[in-house]
Amino acid sequence: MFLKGKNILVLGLGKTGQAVIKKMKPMAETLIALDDNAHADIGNIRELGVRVVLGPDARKKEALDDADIVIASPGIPASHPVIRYALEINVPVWSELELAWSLLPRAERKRTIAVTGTNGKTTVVNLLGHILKKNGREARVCGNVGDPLINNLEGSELYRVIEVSSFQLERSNSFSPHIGILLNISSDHIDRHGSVEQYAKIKFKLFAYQNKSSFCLLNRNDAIINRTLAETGIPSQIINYGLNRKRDLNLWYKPGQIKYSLLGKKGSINIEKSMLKGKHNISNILASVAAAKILNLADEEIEQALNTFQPLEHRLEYIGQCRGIDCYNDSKATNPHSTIAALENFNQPVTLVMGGKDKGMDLDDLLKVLNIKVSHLVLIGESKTQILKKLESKDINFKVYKSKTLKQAVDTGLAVTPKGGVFLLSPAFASMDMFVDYKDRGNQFRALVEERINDRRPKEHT
Ligand code: UMA
Ligand code: ADP
Repeated sequence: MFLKGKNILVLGLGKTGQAVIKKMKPMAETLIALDDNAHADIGNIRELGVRVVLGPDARKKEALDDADIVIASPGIPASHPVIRYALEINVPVWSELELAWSLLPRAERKRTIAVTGTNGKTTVVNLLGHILKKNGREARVCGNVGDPLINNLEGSELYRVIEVSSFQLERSNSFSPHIGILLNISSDHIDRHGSVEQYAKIKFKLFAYQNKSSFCLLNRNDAIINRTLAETGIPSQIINYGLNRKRDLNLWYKPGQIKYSLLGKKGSINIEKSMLKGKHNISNILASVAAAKILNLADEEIEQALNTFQPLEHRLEYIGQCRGIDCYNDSKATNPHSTIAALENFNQPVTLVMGGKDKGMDLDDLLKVLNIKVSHLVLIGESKTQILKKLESKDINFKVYKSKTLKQAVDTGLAVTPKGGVFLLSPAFASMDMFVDYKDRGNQFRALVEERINDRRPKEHT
């Protein structure tokens, strides 16, 4: 193995860094582990005999020492001094994904399916994993979903359904899944990648190292995908999908059904019983069906698995009715495009709880949709002021409220929403300004709403 006897530097000691260290320990000559956070929770890696540098020293040139290669965690930006110095002196900087791929036996690579895109990745990897497992195929769902590929190298003849982020693709130069799926591209992670064009280019790296025997699945309803495709060569077989059959699509939607014509086969799959709701989920189903058909699953097999897939928490999750108001938790909406997708599902007045940690995203499209769909906007988090400033210069026809806490947002939101209306948390921003992560934000929101749903006290006491 080419890394045997090498000095490996692991940058970032979260889930990824710790997994890399555990895998590489028996192979490496030396392992050095760095994390900028002096108090990082590094599990048991010290006990493995690894040299650990935490805090400001982890940002010094000297930390690079005589490393032969740097494996950088996805959350570490290219501006990190150790990465900058490594590149200056030609020390390769790889992602965990690239490392894991280099360790995955060739025969196993034929059963890899990778999913990227701004939104829908976790839904699609889980749905596809479910379709495969329900039909007797061994499958592992891994990657950015929370379990790095490097933890999933053991086992043969199984399908690896890998969620892939732009942060991972940025530092990958050979990763080439048998089936690559690009769901959509919209403004996200601009603080990291600089522009949406650069972000789109990185997303297309999913296909860059494929060949004629592999597949590139593309959502042709997406303007940025179409634009980037026109400037990018694709070495694999392209499968196009989209909601309506306007162009040359291999899969499309007809009310209640997915129709397909691909690899010489035609057919349709009924999706009326699927519990996944909304136009955005039809798009996710199209992508999953495309992959399942390439993997030779029968229409009935796919249909039955679709019918039993339970939608995931925090993604337009229905909480219940509170005094005649339908309440939804869409905490995983961490960019404008996902909030737009949520709002498109409603025709009744919506009170939207929005705001959080900014990632340099373009809000213009979202603000237009707010004017059409939203009657009350409750702002939370760091981006409150930025959003208010944007709204000042616009003609808006909804009321705006500022909340310091999520509790205050729930109190205000439920008080102003009319009976028959919708109360929706779909923040369009990241959660880390006020919460541990999106799950924490969603769980707190759900609990606050449920408290009020269960509050049976007479009205005058509430
Ligand atoms: N750190 C530094 N210096 C820095 C930045 C971070 O030392 O400049 C350290 C932190 O102190 C911390 C460690 O790096 O100890 C964290 O590394 P990380 O941020 O790469 O996080 P991991 O725990 O390794 O989790 C990563 C993904 N995180 C990110 O991409 C930010 C997880 O996706 C993923 O589930 C996990 O690997 C397993 O593959 C999270 C995510 O938010 C859920 N992803 C983004 C998204 O989905 O939009 C891309
Ligand atoms: P990801 O893993 O890419 O973040 P998720 O499946 O976790 O995707 O969904 C994240 C958010 O995006 C949720 O708010 C969800 O309702 C929304 N979403 C899911 N699929 C799509 C899609 N195809 N287009 C737009 N929004 C979507």
